[in-house]
Amino acid sequence: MIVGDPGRAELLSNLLDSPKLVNKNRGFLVYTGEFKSSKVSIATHGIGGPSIAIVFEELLMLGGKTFVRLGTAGALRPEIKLGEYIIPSGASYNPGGLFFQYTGDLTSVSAVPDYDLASALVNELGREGYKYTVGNVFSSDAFYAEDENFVKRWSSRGNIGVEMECATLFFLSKLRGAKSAAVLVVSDNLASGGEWISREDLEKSVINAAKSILTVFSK
Ligand code: GMP
Repeated sequence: MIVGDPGRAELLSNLLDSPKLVNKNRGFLVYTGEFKSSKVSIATHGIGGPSIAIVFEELLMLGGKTFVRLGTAGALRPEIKLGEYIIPSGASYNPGGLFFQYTGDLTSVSAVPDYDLASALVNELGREGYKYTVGNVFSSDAFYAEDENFVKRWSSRGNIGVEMECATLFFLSKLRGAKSAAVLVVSDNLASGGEWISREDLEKSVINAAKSILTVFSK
């Protein structure tokens, strides 16, 4: 399981049996431990494509094969409420930068999650009765450039949320033959005035999602 925020990695390490802090270089906390006898790691991937790309590549070198990002996203639809979940069925991206550097041209690589892994997450969240929406997100590179035009542009292209890492994670997983998916807590809603979730509600939704993700890993 990979999370953007080191504080979240620390919080969620409490869900593991015998958690061990195995990295704190640059504040990218990584814990290993067990959940229902399955070995899992909870790693910090930081903010944005280049950051998650480095963490993903290094976890892969260390033997990681399946990656679930537990993150947050801003909703681009007014009907998606704070604290609910978005399970991405794909991630849109600007085809320059990191994507261009990896492929060397402007052809695209589908930034979609592993179907079976995403389905298992959908089933598990559904079994718990949590409210989720499956759909595309846009992986932005510019958090503070998200104005009204941005919301119109990206929601009219079929995206229901915005975050910053899923496209890179899904794209690199396709290039490297790894499995990845994501569960995103809706932390803010750009389509209904930009309101943000409270710290307590965010923590509750994050912990519930983490338990579901760990359950999927342990099956
Ligand atoms: O605060 C930025 C971090 O949270 C990034 O890691 C994003 O994936 C995620 N995030 C949550 N809400 C938003 C949002 O409204 N816009 C963007 N760009 N990122 C968001």
